[in-house]
Order: sequence, then C-alpha cells, then structure tokens
Amino acid sequence: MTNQKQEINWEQVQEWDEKYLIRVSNTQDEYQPVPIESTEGDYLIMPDGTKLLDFFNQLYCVNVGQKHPKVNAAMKEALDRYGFVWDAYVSDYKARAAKLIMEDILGEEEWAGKIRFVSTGSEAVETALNIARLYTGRPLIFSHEHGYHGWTNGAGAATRLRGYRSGLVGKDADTPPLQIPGSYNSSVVMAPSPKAFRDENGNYLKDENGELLSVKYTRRMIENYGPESVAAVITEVSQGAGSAMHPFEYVPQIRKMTKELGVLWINDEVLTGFGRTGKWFGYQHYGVQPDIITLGKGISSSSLPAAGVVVSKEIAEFMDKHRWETVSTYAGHPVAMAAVCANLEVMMEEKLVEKARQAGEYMRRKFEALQAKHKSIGSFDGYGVLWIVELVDPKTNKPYVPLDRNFSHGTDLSQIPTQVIFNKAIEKGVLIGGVMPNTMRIGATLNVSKEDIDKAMDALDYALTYLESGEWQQQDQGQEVGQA
Ligand code: 6DF
Repeated sequence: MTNQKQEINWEQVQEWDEKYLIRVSNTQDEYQPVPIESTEGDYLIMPDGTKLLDFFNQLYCVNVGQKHPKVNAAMKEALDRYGFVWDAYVSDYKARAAKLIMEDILGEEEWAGKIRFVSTGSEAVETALNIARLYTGRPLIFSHEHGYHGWTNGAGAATRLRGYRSGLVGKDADTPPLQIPGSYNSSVVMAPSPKAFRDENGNYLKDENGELLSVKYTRRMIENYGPESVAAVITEVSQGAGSAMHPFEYVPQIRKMTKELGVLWINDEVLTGFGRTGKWFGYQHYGVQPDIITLGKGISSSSLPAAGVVVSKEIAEFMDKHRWETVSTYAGHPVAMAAVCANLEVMMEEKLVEKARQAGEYMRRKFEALQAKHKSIGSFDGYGVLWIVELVDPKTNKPYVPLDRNFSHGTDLSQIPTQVIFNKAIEKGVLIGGVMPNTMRIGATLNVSKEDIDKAMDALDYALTYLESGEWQQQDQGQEVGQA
C-alpha cells in the first residue's frame, strides 16, 4: 500500500451501509447516514472535511480523546507481539492493567479485592449480577426506573428505559414501542426513581428522619420481597443514558440501606468511571464504598473494546475458593489490555481527572450564564464532563414532552426538543442534544479545551433561541399526559 491516503468511494460506502446493515434505533426509512472519515481529540471529521465538535463524547466513552498518540502507539507495539491469547493465559498487559486499577487507582481504598476483565459494559454488568448471586446464593436484583445497565438479557432486565425497547418513530408514531419478549424477567425488581417523589416545585420528598421517600420505598419493597432473597441493589450514581442526576443524599442513603438490610451494592461505573465525573469513580463523591463496581467505556477510552468488574476483598476471597463455569472469548485480549494500560497511564501522567473536575467547574459557570438568558433551561446539574440539562417550555415551565422518560419515541422526531436542539447546533458544527426527549446529555473528553467549551455553549445558545421561538412546534400536538 502506498503512503498516499487511499481514496475512499463514500457513495459506494453509504450504498453498502444502507443496503446491508440492520438499523437499531431507527426504521430503515428514518435512517440518516452520518459518514465519519476520521477523528481527532474532541472532533469527528466527515469525508468533505467538515469537523464536528462532539459534545456527546460519543456514548460518554472517549475520555482521553480520539486517537491519543500514546494509546495508539501502545496498540501498534502490542500488535508486533500479539495476535491473541485467551483469558487462561498470562500476558504482561493484562497483569499490568489489573495492577494499575487495583494498586495505582484504587490502592488507597480498603474495599477493592480483585478484578475480572471482559469486553463490554453489558458483559461487565452480567458478570457483576452473576457474582452477586453466586456469592449470596440469592436470586433477586433491585434496579431503578430509568436505569441503563446494558442490552444483554440479564443487564437488559435491569435496564428500564422505554426508549431502549426500540420504540418506533415518525410515521408509525401511534405504534406502541416494540417490547423484546422476555426482556422483563422476574428476577429483577424495579425500584422508583428519586424523581418519582418530588413536590410541585421539584423538591425531593423526605420522611421525618430525612430519608428520601424513594429510598424509603425501595427499603419497603426489599422488606416485602425479603432481604434473604435479594442479592444486590444496582445503581448508577448519575444515570447516563437515562439522563438524570440524583439528589446528593440518594447514594449515601442507598448505601446505608443496603448495609442495614444485608444486601450487596453494585455501583455501575461503566459510564461514570475513569474521571468522567471529576473523580476516578463516581461513588467517590459520596463518601461511600461499594461491594462491586462495573467498568467499561473510559477504561480504554473506547480505543478498543474493554470492560471489567472489581469486587470487594470478601467476594474475591469467596471466588478464589470456587470454580466458576464462565468464559468470554476476548476477555483480557492482550492488545485491548495494552490500550487500557496506555489509557490509564495517560490519565495519570496528564492529570486528566483533575482537568475534568476543572472543566466541570467552568461548564457550570457557562450553564449558569445560559440559564440567566434562556428560560427553557429548567435546571442543570452535573460534574466533571458529565452534565444533564432539563428543558422546559417557558410558557408553562413544564417539560415539552409530558411523558418524559417513560416516553417511547412515539411521536414525530421534529417535535422532540433535544432533537430540535441537535438539528440547530449542528449548523454551528457542534453535536449536542440527548436521547431523552426533554433532557440534554452533555459530555466531552476529560481534557476538553475552554475554547471548545465556549464553542459548544455558543452553539447551544443559538439552538435554545430557536427552541424558544416555538417555530418548530406543530399546533395540534396532542401529547398524551403521563408521569415523568
Ligand atoms: N452500564 C452503563 N451505555 C451504561 C452502559 C452499559 C452498562 C449506553 C450505550 C449509553 C450511554 C449513554 C447514552 C446512551 O454498551 P456496553 O455494553 O459497552 O455498556 C452497557 C451505566 O451507560 C452503556 C446510551
């Protein structure tokens, strides 16, 4: 192959893409191809040279930025030595990746015992649920409304976002969402979201002891099923796909409750882990320690698929004494592990967790200024490079789409506020918006520049002005009314 960049026939590429690939969140008719020729830092580059500033950070998963030179070099070096050996074999990369996470990152926390690598976040959650059930000998898992933990059967049962039940969009707006038969299973119980217990002003309701009613109700449900049947409660300290920040006291109160009831706490850090929130892991904001955490996304900054599960010392000791029939072909893939090592070393050498915390403080000030100008920003919250912006109709101060997170994409995309924002901001070369109808999910690399933050916020300012004009709204929009 010459060094000259190979000419790619993008028309031919798009023809094959449209002809042969199964779509996921759109019907074939609705599908809008977005060709990306290459990536750089916080940017995606289209075949015509258009540069898109990615303020989703893909799926909140490119923590050190696209194509980081040290990560790419490490993968190339590993390719000089490996092909592939499966998990039964020892590689220096896998051992070093474990050491970096267990000693360099978690070494000062007495809870962490051992790690198991897999390839995706869903696999990490499957592994965590299996280990919790094996360790406790109990079947039930408690999850939460609007939680997202993956798509595979066990993880998918703990996920409760209707939009992920592949709702139909556009011309089939009145068609109920496709439910994957068997995707709800009886071994997972859904506890209420904190948002289910708020007063008319959005304040979170508490009992006379200061316990959030959502925690009190979760406790009541566990007592109803019997703690002796409950293996674990699984949470996200901040719901990424569900696009929801919790009241600060939620996590500490859930942890207190699980200890009192004698059930394990699994905190799903696939999305919030590895600096996303301005700390190495999201639970570290709340002064608590979990029994199990799940890892993915930022573990390699998505340079190659990698994920994992960290269990407590007590659970690790139990697993050491038992055989466990499980295999994942690519678990601990040596080249993926090389990417993990380089990715984590970059985060430490470049102090990216602290940079993410500082970026978060800057973004908070930018959101405050935007909210002073735009009444459609009902609220915003977040930390590091993980932010949630709740949109409201300035005329009513209520969400534009009343059904909100129990929404199933059952309406015209052009009437979904976060899609309206997306379509306007992209005119300024910025990708920003959300997967929930009324709530924007905003992310960036841990080392995002102030200039890029300013560019994204200017594009958001432009898009919010259009949103508030109401020019996009169809007058006969008869939305069914439902609870958020
Ligand atoms: N746990 C959490 N997030 C996750 C995910 C998984 C597990 C999805 C892809 C997402 C995130 C943001 C917006 C929209 O995909 P996977 O199997 O590697 O990981 C499952 C807390 O957020 C995936 C979607």
